[in-house]
Amino acid sequence: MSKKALITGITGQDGSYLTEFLLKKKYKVHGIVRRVALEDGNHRLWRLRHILKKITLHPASLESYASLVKIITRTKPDEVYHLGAQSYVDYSFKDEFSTLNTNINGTHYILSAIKEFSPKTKFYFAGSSEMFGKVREVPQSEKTPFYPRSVYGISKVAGYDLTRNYREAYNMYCCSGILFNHESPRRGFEFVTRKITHAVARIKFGLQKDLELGNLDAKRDWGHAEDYVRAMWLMLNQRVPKDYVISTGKQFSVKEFAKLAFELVGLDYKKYVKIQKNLYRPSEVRSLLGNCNKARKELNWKPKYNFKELVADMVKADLEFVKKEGY
Ligand code: NAP
Ligand code: G4F
Repeated sequence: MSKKALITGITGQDGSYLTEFLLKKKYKVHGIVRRVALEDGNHRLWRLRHILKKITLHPASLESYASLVKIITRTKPDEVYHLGAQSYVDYSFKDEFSTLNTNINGTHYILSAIKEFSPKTKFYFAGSSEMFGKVREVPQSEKTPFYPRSVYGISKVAGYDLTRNYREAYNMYCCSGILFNHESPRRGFEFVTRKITHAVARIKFGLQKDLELGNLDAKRDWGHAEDYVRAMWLMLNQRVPKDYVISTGKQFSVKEFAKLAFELVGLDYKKYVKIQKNLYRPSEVRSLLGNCNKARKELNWKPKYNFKELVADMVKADLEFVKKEGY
């Protein structure tokens, strides 16, 4: 019999790639969406448009325990992938309260609903390298202490601790993936990589003159989302539930990302990138670099895309996007 997966945050970048991955593995895929997504499907479900007929969507709210209980009870999934979150770090400085509410309570409600109504369900929590924040060690592994620098990071540390505690206290199969930044042509437009590749395409087609960015010296360990959703599934399909760092082990600055993206269309980034001080964050995570030896060894996971291939994939997709959509 085919397995059943329930995904929160199914409309997002990772949710859409994970859905494709699980469908290929013959899973029945259920997703939790906000009600507005069903009302305005054309706009809000764009990442799932090509597979909508193959999945089942349930309207619910991460802020409502009752609505989550209903779906867990009805679907009784084998695996829950909890990806739904206010995921934009910069916004978490502007709306601390709703970020904490959605990210902490949403995680707690789902864990509690699984414990009460479907305790055999396996649970994946979308942890983040933002938890390392002002890093205590280079590179960062599962053993590195956390030092979050934003309310978003704080909410993910709380989610990580809740996940570990449910595993230890109630003997549930719960894991956190501590995923470093991962990008793709389906990345939201507000994140720096997509902001850059979209602007590169618009500048190339004469629709935009320059590109305003904040801290060009920030360094990230950037991978491809397609590779990272594979790791989520591997974590839920082991004998023993554990937490894993997922990363490439290579680090590049925002400046290096922009330089390469502009070069790929024959342009010099220096002529177009303008620094905007108001795009700097109140407290910045300056440098992240992951050590994923544990995942390589125990999950036999490694990324297929390197940095150049990632940037090239995004630039190519945005050239096609701007040409087709005209914006
Ligand atoms: P994303 O594209 O921003 O998707 C976030 C998802 O969460 C969307 O489906 C969104 O639904 C949903 N969501 C947001 N607020 C919600 C709310 N109040 N109630 C219900 N759903 C809500 O993020 P992603 O890049 O796919 O990341 C997936 C998860 O991994 C997130 O938890 C993120 O924090 C974490 N993570 C991401 C990265 C990365 O580099 N991408 C790295 C580490 C961890 P709508 O479509 O309705 O807005
Ligand atoms: O693309 P970003 O907004 O991603 P950030 O803050 O690293 O967070 C992403 O990765 C986390 C994993 O570490 C996830 F948990 C989280 O959900 C999200 O997916 O910013 C990357 C860097 C930052 O240092 C930022 O200050 O780029 C710098 N940056 C410079 N100019 C900019 C800009 N970021 C954005 N978004 N926009 C700019 O104009």
